[in-house]
Amino acid sequence: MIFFRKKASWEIPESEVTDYKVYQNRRQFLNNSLAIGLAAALPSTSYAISNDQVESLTNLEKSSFSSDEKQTPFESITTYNNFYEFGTSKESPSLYATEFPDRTKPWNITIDGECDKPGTYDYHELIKPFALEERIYRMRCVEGWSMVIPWVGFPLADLIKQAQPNSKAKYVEFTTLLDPEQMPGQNRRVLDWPYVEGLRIDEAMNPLTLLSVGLYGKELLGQSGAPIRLVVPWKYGFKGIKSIVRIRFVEKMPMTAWMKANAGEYGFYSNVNPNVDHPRWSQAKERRIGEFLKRKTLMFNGYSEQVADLYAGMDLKRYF
Ligand SMILES: Nc1nc2c(c(=O)[nH]1)N[C@H]1C(S)=C(S)[C@@H](COP(=O)(O)O)O[C@H]1N2
Ligand SMILES: [Mo]
Repeated sequence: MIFFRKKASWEIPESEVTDYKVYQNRRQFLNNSLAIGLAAALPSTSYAISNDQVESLTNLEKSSFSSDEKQTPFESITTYNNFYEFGTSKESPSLYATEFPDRTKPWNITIDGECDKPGTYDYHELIKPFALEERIYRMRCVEGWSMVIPWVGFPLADLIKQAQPNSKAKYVEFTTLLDPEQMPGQNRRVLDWPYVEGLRIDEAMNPLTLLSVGLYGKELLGQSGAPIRLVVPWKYGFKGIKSIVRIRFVEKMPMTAWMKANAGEYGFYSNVNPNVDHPRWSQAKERRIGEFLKRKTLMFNGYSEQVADLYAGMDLKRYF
């Protein structure tokens, strides 16, 4: 008798197409149930309910970095998610993160490591000084799908300048909340929790790099990484760490959660690159969510003009 270990979705090569169909069927079921009055039979936590809990964000500055491509619908952005702390299927975060984060608990963010102004801050106090912008970015997941998302946020560079990193600060490390009570997916060792990501300091200072606190003019819902998450549009989506509680300046390259899980498949840089295949599938094309035909993936996800200089002289096959 042969036993097969159940694979995590990131281990399954052909996951993208089937994943989206399964997701669409489940959404259809949920919508039908709501329409015919079965809503009471569903978990009290549908995304429509949680959307009313979040505040609108107004007086947003427009950005010249914004894409003018067709924006992915709000419903797709907030129900087709990767947020393994709430389960590995695409709809799990929208079903189980609706009460997240718990509003009775404070959300603190610690800024520490190699900087002159370390500290632990209440989230609302921390973001107060920064002017919020709307940034419409193309986003590309390593699994082969993409979206266009109207983020709301501010440049990470603004926060870094305030923290005053010293000359030893070569990298920035980000950490997601560790709280298995609020994040049931952390009871399974899919990744070595908490989720950790990192950027080189010049990548972190690039004007494209955003700390996002909302999308479509509203605060982030739990599934999108409330209250604050990273957005790095020229890198694969997994660099965009959600629900951040710590930002640390470090001298050495941080060990990320995905490098720990599989360093041969998920490198530190993870720049979108149609010429470097994932070991188990091509990265040459992508499916824009909502579209039928695949489109060609662009170098640096189309942001070469802003970021190619960061990697001048580097072998991008080696530093993938
Ligand atoms: N903490 C945490 N951050 C995370 C993830 C995760 O599982 N946990 N998934 C990543 C992946 S693989 C992607 S593609 C993006 C998805 O962001 P979205 O659901 O807002 O589109 O979040 C990234 N950030
Ligand atoms: Mo992803």
